[in-house]
Amino acid sequence: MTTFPEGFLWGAATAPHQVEGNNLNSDFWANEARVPGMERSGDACDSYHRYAEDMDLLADAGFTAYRFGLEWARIEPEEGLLSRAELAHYRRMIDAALDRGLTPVVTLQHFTHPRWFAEAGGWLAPDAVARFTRYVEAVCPILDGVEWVVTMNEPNMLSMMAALQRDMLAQQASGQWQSPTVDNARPAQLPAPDVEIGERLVAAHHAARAVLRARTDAKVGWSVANRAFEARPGAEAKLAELSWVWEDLYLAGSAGDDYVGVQSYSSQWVGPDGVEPHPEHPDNTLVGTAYRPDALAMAIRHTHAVTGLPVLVTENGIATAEDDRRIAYTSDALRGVAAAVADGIDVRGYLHWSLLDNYEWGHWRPTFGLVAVDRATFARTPKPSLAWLGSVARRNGL
Ligand code: IFM
Repeated sequence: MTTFPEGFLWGAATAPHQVEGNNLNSDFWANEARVPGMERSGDACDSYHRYAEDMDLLADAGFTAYRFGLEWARIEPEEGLLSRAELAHYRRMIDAALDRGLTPVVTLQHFTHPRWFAEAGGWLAPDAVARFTRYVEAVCPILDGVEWVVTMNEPNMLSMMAALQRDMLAQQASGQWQSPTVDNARPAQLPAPDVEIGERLVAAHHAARAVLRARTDAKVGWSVANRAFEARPGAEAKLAELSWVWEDLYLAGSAGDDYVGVQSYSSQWVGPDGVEPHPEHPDNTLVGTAYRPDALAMAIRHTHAVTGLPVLVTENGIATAEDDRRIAYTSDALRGVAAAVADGIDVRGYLHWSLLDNYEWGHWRPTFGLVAVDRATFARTPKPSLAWLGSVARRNGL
């Protein structure tokens, strides 16, 4: 049996906007209404009300951790107006996790912002870092007993989404924009993350970290989406350039953190002209990416080489309608984690994306969950992968 270090965390992850439902005061809710071709999040999985049921599923299956997020747009629906009721709600979630023996891994910001923040200029507004810091100060009192805090989820993808929106507005202004449909809403080629925004996010992370260190006992880090780039012969310089823009700026930003979150799904080739789109292949996932369970070990090794920090796998998973493929993918990915551990890399845990089939940022079709959700009744139906990964957790081994 392949075993994992003692105390290794085994969990699954979700994000507020993707599971809670009716995140009315968020910028993404407004985007869904505005951008043609986007499906709406609507009630999502109604986890705002059903979080206890979600946590029961995890704990009963044998997991020891749950990563979930606090929603800034609910906590501060208007600038400076803090909702005590929402803070109490999230404190109840933290207590519910602790009561079930689930270590809460709490994300403070996962792609969405309050609508007022976006309308006031988003991350490029002069007060952006101060606004985020004020929100972080507001949530510190509810973080008692929380050992792991993720200040921001995938800041590099957030900067990419800003670039995507910038390009869309420019194309709309010049009349060149073509409305996506639900099926082609995800562009084959993503624009590079906006570096100016990336640097702002690094500053915001550092400011949040200082507040969290002063007011909580939590380990502080952030989670970076890793693309596990590989260079075609002769494309090594391009790879180095793109690695900085896509990942290493953010990994460098984690210097001084307590740990770094690794998020990995697939790997992608870099040629002399840039990132190559995933070729069409029958094994591709429901989001069009190549089936690459080995990407997680590549991501861990790259992250460790750049940061030297302890690693927590904060996301890894596959969008597939076939649950046996999810089990095959995850067991191969975990073998890669075990090999990295055997090589001396300090990996603290594995959090699968996702606990539930949830709202995938404009689509419902890509299903990443260990648990299916009926969107009309919200009934949860565990897939075999939930019991399988839970049994890995119970044995702490494959
Ligand atoms: O659903 C997303 C999540 O919000 C961030 N990481 C990648 C996941 C799958 O695309």
